[in-house]
Amino acid sequence: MGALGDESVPVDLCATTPSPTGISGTVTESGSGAPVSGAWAVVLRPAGFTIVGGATADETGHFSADVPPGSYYLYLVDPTGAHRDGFFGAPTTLTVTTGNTTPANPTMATTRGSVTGTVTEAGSGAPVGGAWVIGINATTGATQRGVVADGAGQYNIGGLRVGSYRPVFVDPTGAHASRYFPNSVDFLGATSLAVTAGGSTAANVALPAQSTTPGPASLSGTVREAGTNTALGGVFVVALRASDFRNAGGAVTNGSGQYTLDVAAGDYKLAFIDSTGLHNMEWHDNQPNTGLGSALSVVAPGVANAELDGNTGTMTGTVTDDPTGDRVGCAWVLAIGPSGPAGGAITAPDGSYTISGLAPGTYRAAFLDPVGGRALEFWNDHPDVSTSDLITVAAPNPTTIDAALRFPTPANDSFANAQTVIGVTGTTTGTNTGASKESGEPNHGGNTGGRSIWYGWTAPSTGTATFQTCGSDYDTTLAAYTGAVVNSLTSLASNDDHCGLQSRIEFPVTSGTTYRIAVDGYSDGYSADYGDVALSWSITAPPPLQATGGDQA
Ligand SMILES: [Ca+2]
Ligand SMILES: [Ca+2]
Ligand SMILES: [Ca+2]
Ligand SMILES: [Ca+2]
Repeated sequence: MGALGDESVPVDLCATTPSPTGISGTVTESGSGAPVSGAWAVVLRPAGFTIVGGATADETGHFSADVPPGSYYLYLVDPTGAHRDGFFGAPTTLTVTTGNTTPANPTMATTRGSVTGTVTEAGSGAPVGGAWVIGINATTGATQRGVVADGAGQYNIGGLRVGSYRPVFVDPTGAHASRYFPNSVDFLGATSLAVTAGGSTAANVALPAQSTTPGPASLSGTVREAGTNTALGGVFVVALRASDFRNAGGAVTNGSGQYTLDVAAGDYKLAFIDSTGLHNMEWHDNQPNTGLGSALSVVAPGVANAELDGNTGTMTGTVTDDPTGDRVGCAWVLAIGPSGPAGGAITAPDGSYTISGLAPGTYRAAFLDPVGGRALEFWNDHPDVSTSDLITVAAPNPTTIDAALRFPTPANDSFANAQTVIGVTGTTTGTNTGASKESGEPNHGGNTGGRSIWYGWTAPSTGTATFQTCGSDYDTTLAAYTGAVVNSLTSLASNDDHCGLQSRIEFPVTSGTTYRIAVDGYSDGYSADYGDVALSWSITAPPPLQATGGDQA
């Protein structure tokens, strides 16, 4: 498994301009205080946990989420899975008011641990600077990643998933024999080190000095990724003397995947270990990590190339709008493994995304649209994670996972669920985003529309009613009806444009009669416009002579 290859941080191409209304702050790791760059701050309504907005933390951990005034919860997700997701506080209610930024500085607990210590020479205690420390999964024997000890012999393999490890310590100069912790010549004799979340497990090792057998023969070659032929830099190449498996030294591949290692003429077994942990190790020629016994000897001077298999998979796909099919950029896609988030990406303007570095296994995928406001969805088209479908990710071929996201359906989308409004005069706000047109529903304002919402209003007095959508932020249509079913209504008034692209209607009303008001969006024949609705109404009383029932002379 690729325990360490999935730490890349999604780049935030979708940051909104810092807004005077919203929530902002800095996300840090609890304990260390290190910024959690790439963390997703999701702003939720306390009722139903619907997503209002969100922002990703930059390289300093700073985020700024632009949301309308209201009361919210903040939920933090590290799409790399390196930190535990959770609410800000217990959760804490954050109140946002117009023109103000509400501060929130959440902390996230790490899910990773480290192994740290010092590599010295047995007996003298002198530091073995430049020693290689290679993390190995104690259960599977798979190499995880490698680090180089500093001049004082100190090393730190960080970012390790919780588990059991048996690191190997190798001096690439060949001047010391290799050891597993605490003092074993082989993997089976080693003691396992437990790595815990947020923990630092100490492992000091002393390497016995040995005589070196330098040059004049050289071993060289190129290491590439199998399948793609991509040159792999940072691969540790370890040479063991074939006669006794004694450490003869090592070299690291350069950016072109090339290495050169000077040894005495003779036969060697070569191991290729990717220090990034993204490829399976091999013994020459093409033998697995357990294959030393079947490894071919390489004669120095000579050439030995290797092609390493990638050990992580990729989830890729496209996010579109349902029903228009428009590509949705700036959506967040999260791959969720058995222990939580394992990788994430933000869609490009063309709706595409790629999450690489996933360990082979099964995942669920969540799709969020904090900028556009479409409803949270889990693959494949499920509203919650528990019923979502499983996705199998294998190395190295990508798994394609697409999603089509809908805006939430407004509660007053259908005629039967018209929102009741009351009063001689009044105003209300709503949205027709995510609304639809019903079978048999008339056109409003002489336009086909397609995203209608409905209001029900019982006239509190007799007179002339005025309804208007002036102040709405999109091209509205507006109409008033009487009737009990959507396919059999009597139209009283309708309008498309009155105040700019917004609408206004007037019609006589009788006290105690219920009227149905439709607000739709102007359609260009492709799709209906949508946005925030501002609806206001009033009644003009009839002239006094009418009101008193007098004559009409
Ligand atoms: Ca191979
Ligand atoms: Ca869908
Ligand atoms: Ca509707
Ligand atoms: Ca209009």
